[in-house]
Amino acid sequence: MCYFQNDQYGYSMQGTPVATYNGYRVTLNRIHTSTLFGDDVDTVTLDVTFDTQSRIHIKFYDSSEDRFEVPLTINGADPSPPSNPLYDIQFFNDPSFYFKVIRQSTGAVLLDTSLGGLTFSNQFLQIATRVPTKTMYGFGEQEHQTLAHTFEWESFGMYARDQPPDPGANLYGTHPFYVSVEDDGKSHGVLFLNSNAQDVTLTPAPGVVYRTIGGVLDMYVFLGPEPNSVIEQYNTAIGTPFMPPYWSLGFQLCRYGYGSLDVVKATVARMDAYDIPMDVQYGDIDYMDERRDFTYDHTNYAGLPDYVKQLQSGGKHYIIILDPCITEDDPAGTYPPYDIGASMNVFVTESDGVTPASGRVWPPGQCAFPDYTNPDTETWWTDQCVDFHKTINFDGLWIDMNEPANFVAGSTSGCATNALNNPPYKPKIWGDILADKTMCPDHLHKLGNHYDVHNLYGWSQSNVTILSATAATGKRPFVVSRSTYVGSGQWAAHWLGDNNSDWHDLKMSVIGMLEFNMFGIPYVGADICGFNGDAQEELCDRWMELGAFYPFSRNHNGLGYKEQDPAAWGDAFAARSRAVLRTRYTLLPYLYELFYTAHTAGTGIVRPLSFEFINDVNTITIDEQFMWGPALLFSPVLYQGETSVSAYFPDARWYDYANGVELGTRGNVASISAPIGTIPIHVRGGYVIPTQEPASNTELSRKNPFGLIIALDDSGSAVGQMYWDQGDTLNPILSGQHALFTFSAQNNKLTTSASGSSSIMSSMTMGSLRIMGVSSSPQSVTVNGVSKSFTVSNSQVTVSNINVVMSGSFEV
Ligand code: MIG
Repeated sequence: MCYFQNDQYGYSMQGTPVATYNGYRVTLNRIHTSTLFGDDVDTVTLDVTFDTQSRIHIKFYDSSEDRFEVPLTINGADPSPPSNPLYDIQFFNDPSFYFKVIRQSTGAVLLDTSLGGLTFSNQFLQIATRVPTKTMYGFGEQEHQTLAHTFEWESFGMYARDQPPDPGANLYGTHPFYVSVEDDGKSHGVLFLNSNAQDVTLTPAPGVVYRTIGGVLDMYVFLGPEPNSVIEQYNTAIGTPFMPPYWSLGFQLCRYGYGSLDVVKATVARMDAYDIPMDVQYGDIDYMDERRDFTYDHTNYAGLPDYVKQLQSGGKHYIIILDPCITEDDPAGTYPPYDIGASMNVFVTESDGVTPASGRVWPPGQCAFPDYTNPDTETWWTDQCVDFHKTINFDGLWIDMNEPANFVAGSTSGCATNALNNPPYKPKIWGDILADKTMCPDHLHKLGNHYDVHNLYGWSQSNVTILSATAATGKRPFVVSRSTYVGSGQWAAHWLGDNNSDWHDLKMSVIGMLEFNMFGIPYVGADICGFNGDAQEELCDRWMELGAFYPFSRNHNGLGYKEQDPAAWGDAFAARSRAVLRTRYTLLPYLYELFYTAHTAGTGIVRPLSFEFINDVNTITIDEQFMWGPALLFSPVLYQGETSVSAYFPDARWYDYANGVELGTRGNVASISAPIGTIPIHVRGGYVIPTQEPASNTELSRKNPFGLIIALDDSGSAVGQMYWDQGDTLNPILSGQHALFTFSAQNNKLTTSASGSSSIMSSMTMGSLRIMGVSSSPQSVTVNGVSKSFTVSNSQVTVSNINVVMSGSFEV
């Protein structure tokens, strides 16, 4: 009863695989007569497509009936068959059907479905595969306790849920994607493209048992072979991350329940008084009138429209929250969003296809859920956003509760009893029924049953909302979404949800951030200082240090908890947060460059050490340190009471960011002193990092001189790039309104090549250089042929007041 016997269960190949233009087609006949859950499909077609040299597509579907398929465009298949694929696929009928995907160069078997149990029934589809090693990262959204999985039968449920992080729970988003490292350090990734409720179990074989309750079995394998190229191939396929406006890389402040505009003003005022860098203030649901979207509270938030403009004139930005469920309650006839939406039929309906399904969320009365898969909804939602923008001049949109969350199970009248609402197999997800905390599976969207599209709710809302935000602001949009799916990163950022103000969740945030960088959503962070609970001072201090280096750096607090913004704790705390955020702002040009690379090439921004030091097996399980790109290593303090970090340094030259001192430890653990207020940051030899003088916000810092950190490797070389544009313009890359620089240092000389808009380049000034790891003191330093004064200490040469415009060549 514990396993499927291969001679009695599964499918058998009909004849031999038929070669197609760029792959194979296999027809499979069911051999099992017994059934697990009924309604088995008798004949299944398997299409194998050689998409690119490094990507193979494997799809099982019902030969005779159409089933739901995820409407995500998978980009970049070659028009003709790849001439030199990295993979081979082999088919077996021994005794039932299975296949193997093999890496040509090494013979490593990446997938081997002889583990058995191939099942394709109407509401239960399973495929089980051996995998080459137990080194695997990914699947989401869960709060994984370790970055590398253990293969001790852990199961991950995937069904978008309004669920604070809890080990074992299915959280807000769905990401059925993993990265696996083979024995010789080569990596591959696998996507199961399916949007139904699903789970995966990792077994000691080592194996992966994947189960879903609808759709088709659709897999893409990305063969890397470097982990960074696996992520690039995956993100290119699903849609690379959006290019954020520069201001959104600044520090952001939020809380649920400021309660009044006066409290918001006082909070921002004390941030300003301490000169703590800050770019964004948020309005959570308490800015609204009775928590109705597209309104504001004229009593407690009287004057909000003017205050937003005042923030903006001081170089700050304002983001508002919007919840999807639109209240039907309109006692005074002053709330048109529902009426207009109803007249346009934009709401998800009950199974009759007519009656808007009603839920209960924050606003009074019953509410209806917009169906963002309906093109009319885009028109309606955009109209509401554009209209409301005339009242509150917001810069970005924060879309919450879009799993979608519902305070009643299914609807205000429950759910009918039927096969969709009560499937025979419930994946390992929380709640007794699928409708728990959300809609009924038999509710109807334009695209299909809620059963099939539930996991696409936040995804489709993000897709629409980025268009609405663009229409409203006319500038480069910013949208942050709680629920995400494969491909959401092209439209939206993400935060890790309602974490706790405790040390455990501080540590878990590093893992969550690393995972979302694999999922194509590099713009991610956790609520700094935690959402639920009163933050303690030491925790919040450490969290500000770590959170200063989340791509999404936002301090956010829950309703009724003690104030935790960095200006709330007094002078010493404020000074420490100010310092660490000034380091963030100094490094923003490098972060922006990494976003440019993510957007154009699909590369992850925040990376585990194992992605950069492929052949160092010591790095495989490291999940308390992380890198920005290839060049910066962060080793935060994650434990109460500690004032040093035991950190691992792979074999490279490492320089202390603070003073340029070379560490000396290579391929070993070092104890790094980290008193409160400090986060160890090390620069990796071999890289050039663009920087800029910090300021109180990015509008000001963007006017400051740039700098370069040139960290030399063993051969005295370093390379790097820089991308720059006007910060919030639309389509800066296509329009050419940007500048690109590449830097290369060797033999005591740095050269630069530049391309792009000359007016942008001529607005940029190089101010300073830090050259780390020089072997002896130079006799002179020249910049573009002109001698400059410099200082040397700790093998670091510092050159200040350079004041050279960055148009044309830059040579040191
Ligand atoms: O049920 O808008 O995750 O960030 O502050 C709580 C109020 C609803 C959940 C979000 C949180 C936000 C809160 N929201």
